[in-house]
Order: sequence, then structure tokens, then C-alpha cells
Amino acid sequence: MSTTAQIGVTGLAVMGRNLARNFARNGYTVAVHNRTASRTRDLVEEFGHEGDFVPAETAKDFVAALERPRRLVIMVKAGAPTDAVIEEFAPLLEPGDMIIDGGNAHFADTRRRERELREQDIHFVGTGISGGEEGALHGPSIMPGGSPESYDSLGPMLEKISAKAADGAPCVTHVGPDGAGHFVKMVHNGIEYADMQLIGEAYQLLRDVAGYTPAQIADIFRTWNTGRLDSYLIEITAEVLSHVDAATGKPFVDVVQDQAEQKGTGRWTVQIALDLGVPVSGIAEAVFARSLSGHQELREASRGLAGPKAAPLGESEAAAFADRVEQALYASKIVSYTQGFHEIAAGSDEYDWNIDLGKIASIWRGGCIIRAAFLDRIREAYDARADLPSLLSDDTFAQEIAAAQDDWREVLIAATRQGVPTPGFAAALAYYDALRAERLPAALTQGQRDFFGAHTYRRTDREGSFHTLWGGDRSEVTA
Ligand code: NBP
Repeated sequence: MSTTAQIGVTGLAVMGRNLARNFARNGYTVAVHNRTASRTRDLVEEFGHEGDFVPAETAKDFVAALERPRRLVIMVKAGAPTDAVIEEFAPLLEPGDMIIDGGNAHFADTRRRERELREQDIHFVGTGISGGEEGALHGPSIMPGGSPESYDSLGPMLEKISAKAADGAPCVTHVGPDGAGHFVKMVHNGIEYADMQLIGEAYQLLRDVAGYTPAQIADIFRTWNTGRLDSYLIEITAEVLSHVDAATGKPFVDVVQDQAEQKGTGRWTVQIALDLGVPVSGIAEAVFARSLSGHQELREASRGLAGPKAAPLGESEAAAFADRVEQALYASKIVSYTQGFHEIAAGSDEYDWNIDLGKIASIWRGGCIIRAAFLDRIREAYDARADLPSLLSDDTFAQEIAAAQDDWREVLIAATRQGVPTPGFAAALAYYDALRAERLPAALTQGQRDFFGAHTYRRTDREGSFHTLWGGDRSEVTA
């Protein structure tokens, strides 16, 4: 077999197949391989006319089909299958070759694999790919980690197949070394969870407090989508809400079981945030809301618990309430992104990745699930000041939240009065209020810790650590 292909894709389920087609449609010759060879044959049979594919049935033929340095993309199920594929291919590769893992790997696995393969001088490029199967085919947002040398070789190809933002910029950048790409993809998914939860809460409020029907709420979302909330998720929310179930004639949303599933990247975002000490309360509430929804027996057992007796709003108040919900949603969204970007900054510090936060906002503007006009604003905020302590420190965002906060609070009062759960909105507001507070009860916490465990405390008026002799004469000693 001649060495002709510029890139190879192994793992040809929905993602790998569409990614291979995307490369081929952009003029690259693509070697294709899958553990079960029938998938390879099917791809070439169905889509062979779209470009140049080199099908390979064995690992050896696949590697032999690649020009050097080899660029080999793995698109298999994350976890043990990725290790199995690396074990199969790495012995067939040579120094300078690249393995690009486009699966949803945990960044710690990516760091390990990168370290192990570096010993053989093979570049391991852990790459976050967002946008689902449509994105893979038409242009995803791509978050590659790995060495700068690997990006020199891969970057132009990735730029070609990636989504393009409205200003034409490709939605890909070299995120940083080793696991940086998969870390950023993980936080992207965490933010996606939070975005979806906040939208869900807005929907529930419009339905249960304002009394709108799903079709009316779809129209409200369509209106919001022409303003500052303009985003893919708001757009598809309107589509889902206006869809009518063919079998029953009921709104589709009313015939779907209300138990949300998850694959794990949201949970990882929260677990890693806990390790890094970053408060991502909005993302955590979104993950918990999905798990609560799945506890069917617990929910059944709790149906009889008492709730408030407040009546829904009258028709005349509904429209004003919907405007308030828009403010609450927007303010809460600013907080989710503030928390997500804080986690990326903390990961970057912890692992010396030197991640450019403005670039990350920039490459999420197209292709991915959280694409939104709003990301342009985040990019501008970081471009204006790369060391911004938090998105809330940006003047424009601070002013927008200031303008939204009264309505945000009113919405939460209404939600509480009616007994509509809004953990995302509430966590976001609590975060905002905690950050701006002059004094937090953490001082009391420190006093309690010192009382029961002699954990010591620091004073507001002088340096040092102190302990009060709680069991004795309550005098203070230097610790
Ligand atoms: P799946 O995650 O369903 O994986 C199926 C592929 O893995 C098939 O090609 C299968 O080969 C291969 N595979 C498995 Br399973 N075990 C293997 C092993 N031990 N050795 C070799 N190959 C093995 O596919 P997908 O949904 O296309 O996703 C691919 C990756 O992309 C995943 O990591 C996923 O998390 C990530 N991702 C998915 C999306 C999405 O929207 N679906 C979005 C972003 C990222 P076979 O055909 O022989 O069984």
C-alpha cells in the first residue's frame, strides 16, 4: 500500500465517521479504520464519493497508509478502549508521529498517556471536540492540547475542518500542553450543564408562575434569541418547546419522562473543581438537579410533602414577569461562565498550561453546544484585560448584573413563594452576593473550628495565627 493519507481516523462510529468525512470534504486524503471492519466498508460505500478515503482493515495497513510524520486520530469510546487502541498502534509508530485522541477522555488520563508516549517521542494530542455528530461533520469547536510542535503540524488541518465564528475565525486553538485540551472540553461541558439547567428553570417559572403554555414559552425564547441571550441552546429550546407529539397531540415536553441523564463530564467538572478549591456552585447544582430528577422512587415518596398555596400570576402580570426571568437568566448565565472560567484559570495555574482565556471564549463561538453571541463579550473582556480576576470584575458585566439584580431577586422571591425549584438561579445569586459581601460568616466558622479543634484563626488587625483558650480563661495565645 502506498503512503498517501495525510490523516487517519480509527473508530468509525458516529463521531469518527463524520470527522473522517469532514477531513475528506476539505480535500485531505483520509485513511479510515475500525475494529469491526464492516464499519470501514460501510463508510467508503456510503460516502466514498465525498473525497479520498483509504480504507484499512488491519492496524498495520492503516499505519502504512499514513504519510510521515503520521497523524492518527482515535475516536473510540473513552476509557479502556482508548488505552487498548493506543497499545495496538503505538508499537507501529515512529518518533515524531502524532496520536490525536478526540474522545471525551478525562484530562488526567490524557496527562498519563501523553507522558508515556513522550518516552517513545510520540506526540499525544488530547483533543476536546464539541458539537456532537453534526459538528463533527460540518465543523466542530476543537480544543487540542499536546506539544506546540504537534500543533504546528496539525493546526492548519484542524483550522480547516473546524467551525468558523461569525467573524470567520476558526474555532480551534492550541489550548496548552498535555491534558489542557481535555480539561477545557470538560469545563465546556460543565458550563453546558449549567446553561441547560438555567434555561430549564426559566421555562418552569414561565409555565408554573406566569401560566404560559409550552408554545407561548417557545415564542418567548424566540424573542430572547434575538437579544443578548442569542445562542444555540436558546434556539433549540424554542424548537423543543413548540414541538407537538404526533401520537397524542400534546406538547412534546409533556410526554417525555422528566429524568435527565448524564454521561459524566459535568460530574468531572465538579469533582475537579472540588479538588482545585474552585466554587462552581451553578455547575454543581445543574449536575445535582439531573441526579435528583432520576431518583424516581424518592420523588414518588415525597409527592405528598406540603407546598405553598400561592396562586399563579394573573394574565396582566405575566409579560412583566417574563421580562424579569430574562434578566435573571442572563445574570445567572454570567455567573456560570464566571465560575467555569475560574476553574479553567485554576487548572491552568495548577498544571502550568498558560491557557489564554480570551482564546477559549473565542473558539466556543461556533460549532459547539454552548455557542452564543455572549462569548464575544467574554472574549472582549479578557482581551481588554488578560489577568481579569473574574468575569464579574469586567465593567460591562458588572453593570449588566447591577441592572438585572432587582429583577433577579424578584424572580427568586416569586419562585420561593410558589415553590418552584430554582437551584441554578439561587446558587448564582448566592455566589454573587457572597463575592460582593463586606463580611462573610466564615469568621464565625473559623471561631467554631478554633473552639472544637484548636484550628487557629487569623485576625483582621494584625499578622499571625491565633488560638483562644476556649476551655480555660479564654485568653488569646499566638499559635
Ligand atoms: P462510541 O463512544 O459509541 O464508541 C464506539 C467506537 O469505539 C466504535 O468505533 C467501536 O468499535 C470503538 N471501540 C470500542 Br466501544 N471498544 C474498542 C476497543 N477496545 N478497541 C477498538 N475500538 C473500540 O462512539 P461515538 O459516539 O462516535 O464517540 C466517539 C468518541 O467521541 C467518544 O469518546 C465520545 O465520548 C466522544 N464524543 C462524542 C460526542 C457525541 O455527540 N457522540 C461528542 C463529542 C465527543 P466497534 O465498531 O468495533 O465496536
